[in-house]
Amino acid sequence: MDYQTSLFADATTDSVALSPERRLLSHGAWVDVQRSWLRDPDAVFSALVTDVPWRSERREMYDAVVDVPRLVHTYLAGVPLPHPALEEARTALSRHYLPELGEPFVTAGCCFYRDGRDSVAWHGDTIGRGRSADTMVAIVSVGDPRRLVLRPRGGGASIAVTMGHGDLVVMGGSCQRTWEHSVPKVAHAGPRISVQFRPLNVF
Ligand SMILES: O=C(O)CCC(=O)C(=O)O
Repeated sequence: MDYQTSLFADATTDSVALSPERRLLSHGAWVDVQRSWLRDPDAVFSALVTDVPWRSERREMYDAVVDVPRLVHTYLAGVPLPHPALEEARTALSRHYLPELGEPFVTAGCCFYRDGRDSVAWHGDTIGRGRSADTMVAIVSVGDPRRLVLRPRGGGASIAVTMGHGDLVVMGGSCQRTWEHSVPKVAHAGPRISVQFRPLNVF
């Protein structure tokens, strides 16, 4: 499929200079970070708060069914995103990482952390191809800063990356298989929203 041509044909702006710094982890995993990368983070935050059809999820825990501590929504492939800066970001990410990733970012998972009690527990995105193949998950963050903590599966020192307003963090290589990540609860935090861009069939 010739997605090189079609993928970027509708890019309206190319104002987002992408030059992230890479930190190599063990087992072929890595994390890229670029601070203050997203255009218009205040407007993106407002659009996400008001226009995303947020829902709370429930899950079984021991013998109870509890609320997952964050609001979520996923934009599947081909569904327009709620702010043009997010479309631009996805296009720029797809272009930048195409030689390494071999495919574009297509879906956009959104998480709304209303305050410090909202969180994501330790996990890797191993549903789909992330279970057996290297892939990437690119996160843009808006709102209050929160820490993304990563630890190697099977033990070892963890690292933390603070994700601030407009920052980009990309987990790549074997990161979803060989490392786990979490966003821990904190005593005090205002609202934060993360948008996670993923290739097809990575969850
Ligand atoms: O909030 C974040 O930035 C991370 C979200 C996350 O780990 C996930 O959805 O898999």
